[in-house]
This record gives sequence, structure tokens and C-alpha cells, in this order.
Amino acid sequence: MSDARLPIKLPTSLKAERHGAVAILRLARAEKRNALDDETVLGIETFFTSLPDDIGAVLLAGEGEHFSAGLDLSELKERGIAEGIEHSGLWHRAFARIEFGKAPVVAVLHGAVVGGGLELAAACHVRVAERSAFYALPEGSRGIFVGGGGSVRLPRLIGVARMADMMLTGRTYSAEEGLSLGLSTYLVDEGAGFAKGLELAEHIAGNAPLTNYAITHVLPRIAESDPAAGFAMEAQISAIAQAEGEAKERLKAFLDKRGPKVVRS
Ligand code: 1HE
Repeated sequence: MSDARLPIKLPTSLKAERHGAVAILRLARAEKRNALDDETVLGIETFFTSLPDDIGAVLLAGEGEHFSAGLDLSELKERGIAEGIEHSGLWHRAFARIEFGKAPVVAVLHGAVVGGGLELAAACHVRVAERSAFYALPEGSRGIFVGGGGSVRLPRLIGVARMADMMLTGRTYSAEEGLSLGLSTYLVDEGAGFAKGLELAEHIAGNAPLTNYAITHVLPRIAESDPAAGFAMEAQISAIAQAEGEAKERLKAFLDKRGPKVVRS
């Protein structure tokens, strides 16, 4: 199937389409630098829970000059403690649908990737940064704290010390620095992020679904387990994956000289 609209009802701050087996979600609130208001966060949750079964990967990008300016600060009004916890829970639920959803997610980052925007990026599985991307956690200077899962996900990418430094001192990292620290795993020229992200998403969508499930749902759990439980889980998921017909066909294809060889980059 080629490009088509995805029949998912979303707020105007989000745009969805499909390109073959890849679903594309764009943050479409450029006039507010793709700041994430409640409606948008709920829309992200709706999108990731409504993906058709034949979608094999998702590409997430932002329209305009910036990926996302994070939480919509105009919505941060007088909230009580209980409301604040509820609000953070809304973000947690939506972003869990990204991290542990139906399909792996590739994010294309450019311009500001800050606050909740960085938390959103951290919930994705692969991050492609354009040279304009910059990363910050301005929560420290706004008198608030991350609430979109950032304190769980970002230390896994860059460590507690770097995250604390970003929040305490307002330190900003460039796209180049982000690549070396692990905030992205690809760095491309300005304007080249979408094509690179789509290429990666199409590759991911061509993997065996069970392998993608093992990588996105099981690998992170193994990595957080004690080693004995981790080895046991690894043995089980590798046995499950290799027992699938698709694995057998792919292995046979290689042995019959039909499957792809690994190529040097
Ligand atoms: C916004 C937001 C926003 C822009 N909420 N309205 N995030 C921040 O602290 C980042 C705040 N934003 C910025 O630092 C800058 O806007 C940017 C560096 C991202 C972009 O700068 P620039 O010069 O391109 O745009 P601008 O002129 O600052 O903003 C354009 C408009 O977007 C303007 O509105 P307008 O009505 O005057 O046109 C801004 O007010 C609006 N805008 N960012 C609301 N964030 C789950 S907890 C997560 C906690 C956090 O994410 S805290 C970090 C919040």
C-alpha cells in the first residue's frame, strides 16, 4: 500500500498518515512550537492504541522549526497535588503506549527537543537527529520537575549525573553532543531526517513481528532484571522467536543463498 490517510480521529495538533506498513504521526502545532497540551497527549495515546494490525513501524516527527517545546506551559495553572499526579499519569499512559505498543517507533528530531519533548523522544525506540536539534530540560528553571517518564527513561540513555546537570544548570546539548551521549543514534543533515527515519522504519517493518516484539518489549525488561532472571528470559524469548515459521523461512533463505548478507556500513 502506498501513502494514505490513517482513519484515526485526532486533534488538529496531530496529523497521521501511512506509507505502506509505516504509520506516520506528525506533531502539527508549529505556531506553539509543538508544545504538548492535554489534548495532544491524549491524541498521542489514541494514535498508538488505534494502529491497524498491518502497521509494522511508526515514524514520529514534528512540523515547523522545532520537534517540541515540551509541556504547554499555558496549561500549568493552579493544580493541586492530586491533579498534578493525575496529569503526570496521563503522560505516563500515553508514552507507555509508545514504548510498549504494537510497533517500534522511530523519532525524527530537529530544533528544540526540550522538557516533555525530550521525554516524548526518549519513549521512542530509535532517534534520528538533524543538525539543528538541541536538547534541554528547562524544568529546573521553571520550578517544576519532569513528569512524562523522563526521570525513568533519560538516565538509561545518558545517566543520572548528566540528567541532573541538565536540570540543575540548564545545560543544553547540541545534536553532535547528543549523538555521542546517546540521545540520538543517528545524526543527519538538516532536512534529511524524515527520509532517513522513513528508511529505518521501513526496514524495521520488514523484520519478523515477533523479533520486533522481543526487542521492544522483552529486551528492556531483561536489561533491568537481575542477571539470573535475565538469562532465563533470554533463553525463553530466543526459543519462542526461533520456533516461529517466519524465523525458519528466513534462516532457510540465507542458507539457500536467497537471504541478505550483512553489509559493511
Ligand atoms: C509555548 C511553549 C510551551 C513555546 N508552552 N507555549 N518548555 C520550555 O520551557 C520551553 C519553552 N519554549 C522555548 O524556550 C522557546 O519557545 C523555544 C526555544 C522552544 C522556541 O523559541 P522560538 O523563538 O522559536 O519561539 P517562541 O517565540 O518562544 O514561541 C512561539 C510561540 O509558542 C509563543 O506563543 P505566542 O502566542 O506568543 O506566539 C510561545 O509562548 C509559544 N510556546 N513554547 C506554551 N512550552 C510532563 S512534564 C514536562 C515539563 C516540561 O516540558 S517543562 C519545559 C517546558
